[in-house]
Amino acid sequence: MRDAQAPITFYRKDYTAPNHRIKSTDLIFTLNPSRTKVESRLQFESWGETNPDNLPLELDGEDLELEKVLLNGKQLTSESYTQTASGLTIHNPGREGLLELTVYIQPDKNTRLEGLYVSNGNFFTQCEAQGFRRITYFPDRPDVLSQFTVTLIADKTTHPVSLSNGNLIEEKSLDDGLHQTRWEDPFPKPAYLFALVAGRFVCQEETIQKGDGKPALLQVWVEPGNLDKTDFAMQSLKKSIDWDRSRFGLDLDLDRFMIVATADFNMGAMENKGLNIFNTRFVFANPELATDVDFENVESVVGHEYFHNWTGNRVTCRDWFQLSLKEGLTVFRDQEFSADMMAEGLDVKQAESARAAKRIDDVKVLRAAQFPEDAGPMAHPIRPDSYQEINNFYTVTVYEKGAEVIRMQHTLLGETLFQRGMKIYFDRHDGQAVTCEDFVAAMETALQESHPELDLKQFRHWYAQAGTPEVFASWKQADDRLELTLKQSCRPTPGQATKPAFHIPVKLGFVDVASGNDMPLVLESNAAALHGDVLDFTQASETFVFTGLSKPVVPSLLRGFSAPVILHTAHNTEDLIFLAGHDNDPFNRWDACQKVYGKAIVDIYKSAGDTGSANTQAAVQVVGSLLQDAQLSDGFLALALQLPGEGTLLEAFEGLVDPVAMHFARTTLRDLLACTYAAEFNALYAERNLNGQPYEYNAIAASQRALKNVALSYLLAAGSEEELAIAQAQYAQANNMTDRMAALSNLVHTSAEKPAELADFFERFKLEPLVVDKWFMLQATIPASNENADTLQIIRDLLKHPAFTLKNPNRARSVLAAFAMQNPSVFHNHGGEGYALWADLVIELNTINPQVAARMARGLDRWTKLVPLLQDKARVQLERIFNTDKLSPDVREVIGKALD
Ligand code: 0A1
Ligand code: ZN
Repeated sequence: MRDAQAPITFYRKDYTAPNHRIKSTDLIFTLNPSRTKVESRLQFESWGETNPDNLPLELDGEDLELEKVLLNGKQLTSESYTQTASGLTIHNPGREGLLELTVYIQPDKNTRLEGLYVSNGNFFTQCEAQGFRRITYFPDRPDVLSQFTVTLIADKTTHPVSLSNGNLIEEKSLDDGLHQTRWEDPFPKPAYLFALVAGRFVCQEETIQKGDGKPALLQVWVEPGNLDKTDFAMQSLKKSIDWDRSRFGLDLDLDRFMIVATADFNMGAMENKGLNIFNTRFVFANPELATDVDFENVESVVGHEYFHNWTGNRVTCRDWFQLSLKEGLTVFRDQEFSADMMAEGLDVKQAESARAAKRIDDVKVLRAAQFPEDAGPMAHPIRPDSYQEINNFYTVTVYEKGAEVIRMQHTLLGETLFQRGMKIYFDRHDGQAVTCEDFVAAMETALQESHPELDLKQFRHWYAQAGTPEVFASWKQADDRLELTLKQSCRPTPGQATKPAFHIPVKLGFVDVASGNDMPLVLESNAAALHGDVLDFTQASETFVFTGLSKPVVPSLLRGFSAPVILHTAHNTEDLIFLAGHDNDPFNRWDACQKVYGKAIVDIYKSAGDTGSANTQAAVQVVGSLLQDAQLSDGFLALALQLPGEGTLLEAFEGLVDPVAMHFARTTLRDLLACTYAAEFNALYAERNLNGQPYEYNAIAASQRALKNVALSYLLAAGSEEELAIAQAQYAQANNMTDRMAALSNLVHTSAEKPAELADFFERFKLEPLVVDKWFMLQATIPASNENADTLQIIRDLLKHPAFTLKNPNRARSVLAAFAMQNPSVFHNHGGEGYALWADLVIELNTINPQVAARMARGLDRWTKLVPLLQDKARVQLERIFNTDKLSPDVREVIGKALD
């Protein structure tokens, strides 16, 4: 233990059911920014029939001013309850009764943005995970489901719109310039799904027909002046509703479904029942202000929150250790939704390529963010065993790796049985708060209905064990047989030294070298391990013998990234070049390109800049072939031409690493490719340049723009005046944000002085906060390879800019996260100034918004992987943060674990 302020650790094994359930909850809010009155009436009853009569009623509460406590109509004396800084315990409340409370809270002082807060004069709530306890005393735990009725009393002129979950059952004017709305949510829910919004808003609305023919009102609410940015979110919502009905058989269960956007939000969005609250970033989208990627994100986050209505709300989590039950499953669903939307209307081949592009994007996130998390001090299983602060566990592991674990079950069962498992899950658990185990058990039942010999016993290790498994594959081909040997291991993670083998589904193919076709898969040994093209790999080491392979083949393993593992193969450079050109699985084709580039960059890194290695030649050859292949879709080509990101390279590197040198190695390869293929990139740019044509957001047009802008970045890397002029022209003529940003970022990141376009961009968009975020972010990510920019000084100046504030999470992230997480060559500068600046900001943010501060504090998670010079500088700053007065539990957990 490093410190006297001992943190409290919560353990999954300590779960106990509550003493009481709350059958109904009636809330009255008298909304006032500086002093809001919250009156509650809680109808409680004993949880279990066999519970003793005298169990206390336990309520959570934080930062509340308690005025009144009444039990069954009688004011309680102070001996009958205990009030602490974290809650209220009512002694001897009896088996059932009515508890009435009055508390006061101060929304305008709430800079943490948890509970009830004020944003631009409007009221919003954020209750997940434990924000409701900052609104009133309540059993703030997901296994207490209650039926809510909510009355909102607010000023008619300043807060004319007031919304809560469920149906509007009454609306009336009151005296003294007040008005009142009353809302009733027909579905019992835990407190974390409660929401209210009040203020000045306008909405776009539409009535749709549900599967049962009944109408439902859809609304997207925004502050006045932003209605022109809501069309795409509304379309996305309608598509999400249709998709969930057609692919999962799940329909909207409410008469009214609302989305509200706020500029001040800690995360992306929140699935409150019938009243989703969104960060404006994931609602606002129009061509002038949003890039293609922004459009894609809006569609997927709108989908994600909507899909939670079933996976999260109708069936919720028993406790927060089960978070991946709803998050992993819902991310899997939103990934499938996006893939289906991208493939919509395309022919079979194009659709396959569009789906692969989505898969590649998702795997890039996993490798760049989740693999480092799983290898670092915060590593945890998708179902953690313990936490100090639950807000720190809304992680890429719980979300993205959680989705991979669901995807593997989908791969093992196939779509039909997986949907059968979903049906069993809802039949068993609708209206309940359950565990990850309940989900797997439902899937297992579905599996065993058709395959009684199979089970998911070993598969369950994916829920319990942290760390990214490594798989080593080698093979021998002779006499029409191929012996494939797979080995697996998983490095120790905090609290888990050794781990039993995982059940890893390995999707595979053998590509015939002569024809490029896949050969039939015939497994001679343990034949039951092969299901279609998926091999069950369950031992620490296993050899599989395939027959019927008389001609030379190259194995293509882990197709579609069928398991979240690090795969090491015996492929030589020639094999990789072959797969990069011929693998019939588009994901693996892309991955082969990435492997070749990665090896080349590591060679350049190790030789301090030498570009003569065979791997570097191979990278040049691969790019040459890609550029000549007329069959490739734009989307695939754009992805295949991009080098692995710096985060991915650093994590994959064996041994201690210098991020600055890695940045320069990557830049060296990029520049070599740019110079070698200058003519080809010029031609590609010209062919894909749609300049002057009206902008439309759709998958095909977006891939065309993506490819053009990849070509542009190579053109600028080659770096003559002419190329600079191309980017300047693209900026000036752009009729959409995708092209404008691409041009600007290339200019800012490569050009000699501050380009005039940067000032122009700010002037043009200074009234659009989300675009101003982009302006900050672009400058905070200028890499060290731009020798003309002193990025650290630029960042210090940005922090003093009148438009900068740490109070708005998006703005804080646009500088701090951009710099500490997306700009390794500057953050890890050898003088240590990057770390010092980062620590200053984490410390400042800690007192304003601990949750966001703790995310930023993850910037040095992988500090022990750095070269010793940098480790020393990192430790100094980590310790400085750790020793700060009044460190929040959020930041303390992250930094404490990094130092342990
Ligand atoms: N459940 C939301 C994410 C979320 C989590 C916590 C929040 O505040 C502490 C806000 C949102 C989702 O998965 O979209
Ligand atoms: Zn979610």
